[in-house]
Amino acid sequence: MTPVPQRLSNRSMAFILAGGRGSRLHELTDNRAKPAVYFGGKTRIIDFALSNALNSGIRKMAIATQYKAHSLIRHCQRGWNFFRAERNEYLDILPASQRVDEHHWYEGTADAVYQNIDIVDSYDIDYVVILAGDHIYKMDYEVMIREHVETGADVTVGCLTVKREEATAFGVMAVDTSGRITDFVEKPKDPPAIPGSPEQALVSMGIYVFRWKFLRQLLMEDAADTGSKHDFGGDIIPTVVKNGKAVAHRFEDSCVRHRADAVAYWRDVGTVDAFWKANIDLTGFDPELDLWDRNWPIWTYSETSPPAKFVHNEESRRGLALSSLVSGGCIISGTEVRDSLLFTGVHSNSWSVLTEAVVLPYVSVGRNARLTKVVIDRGVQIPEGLVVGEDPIDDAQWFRVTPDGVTLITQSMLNRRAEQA
Ligand code: ADQ
Ligand code: ADP
Repeated sequence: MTPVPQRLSNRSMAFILAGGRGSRLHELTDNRAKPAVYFGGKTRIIDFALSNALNSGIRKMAIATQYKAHSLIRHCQRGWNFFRAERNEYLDILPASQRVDEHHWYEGTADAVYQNIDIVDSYDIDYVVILAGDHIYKMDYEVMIREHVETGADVTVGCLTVKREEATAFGVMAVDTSGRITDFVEKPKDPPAIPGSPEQALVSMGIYVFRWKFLRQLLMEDAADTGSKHDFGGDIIPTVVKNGKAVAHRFEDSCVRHRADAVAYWRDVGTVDAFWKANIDLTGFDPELDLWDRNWPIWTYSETSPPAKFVHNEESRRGLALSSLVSGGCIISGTEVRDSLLFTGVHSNSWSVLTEAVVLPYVSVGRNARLTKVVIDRGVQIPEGLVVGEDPIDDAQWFRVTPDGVTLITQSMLNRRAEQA
């Protein structure tokens, strides 16, 4: 057997798929792709996949963008610009419709890689790690690449255990005792359970490791197949499961934990409810996701901003935050903030109360507002006296109220409300 070299990450690249809209985030993705959606006070969703790659030792990355890519591209250009070609480090942003021909969008996720074969070739790597830019987790891809080499797999698929009823949104697999994938169905209506665990299913995280030469050949064949949708989950992975050796890699084995007994944290913040909850969870006493772990930092573009300021003024006699995350540039003047997460540059005024609120950058909150269990989009100006979260029927008239009772507030919703009042 050939001995496995010390580090495989420096012979690997990360190819990040960031083209999808994430339509279940509704108005939060009206003007930005899901990977560009803000998360956790300072970062955006894509920073997790990029930081994982960087922290794993990978120094060659490509990001395929498509839907509403402007703010995503701007973010990556500003925050992820420290790669140096002199050290053989690259981060390329690959918008659709610029490569094979000018009028061609990426059809499926595999097509997004196919159309950039020449760029991947130029990186001169042995392994490619395909990632989605839209999940929140910490993972050491080096561990997964190593497993891929050691098992001699054609593809290694990152996998997780989820409740069987949730598995309809995933690729669901069956594995044998050696970890080899024996069956793979993309988004089945009736997901097969894990043998012996009728309530659980083993699902794909949409993370794949391939030898580049192998994937390259597969993509060429797939491109010529008129029956294919050119999608990893729908076409490429089922083909390898059928004709080659596909191996499942358990997320638990490469998940980066801040404490030995911490759970393997992974979230798809794909709905407004999941987005709100994952952000609010960070305000808890001992959150499952540790953003403070200096051993696995989440890198981002962060604007220079002055410290958050809390003004306890003589009039309202408050200006405080309890069990909350408050980012730089915020001015909390006479407002009570509880169990909330405030992004950069939020200004709020006297006698207002924010409870369980996720407030995106540069929101301003007028006086006497009472906002409970809300998500407020970037730059929104909350008018004086607005009360949300106390009368769901009234809220639903103007705003988006989710199945779990979270209210999403955007400026256009407020404008419509103001026009009709
Ligand atoms: P989905 O997440 O539904 O399932 P998809 O919509 O293809 O798959 O998105 C995967 C990633 O690719 C996302 O990050 C998205 O932004 C991006 N993307 C989508 N279309 C793209 C395009 N045309 N060009 C560039 N990027 C694009 C997949 C797998 C399942 C697996 C789940 C895990 O197909 O098998 O279980 O991911 O979440
Ligand atoms: P970010 O994701 O950085 O918060 P913005 O919300 O500022 O980005 O904007 C994302 C993209 O959508 C930008 O190109 C911006 O110019 C555009 N945009 C923002 N709001 C609107 C709007 N109401 N109508 C049209 N385009 C918009």
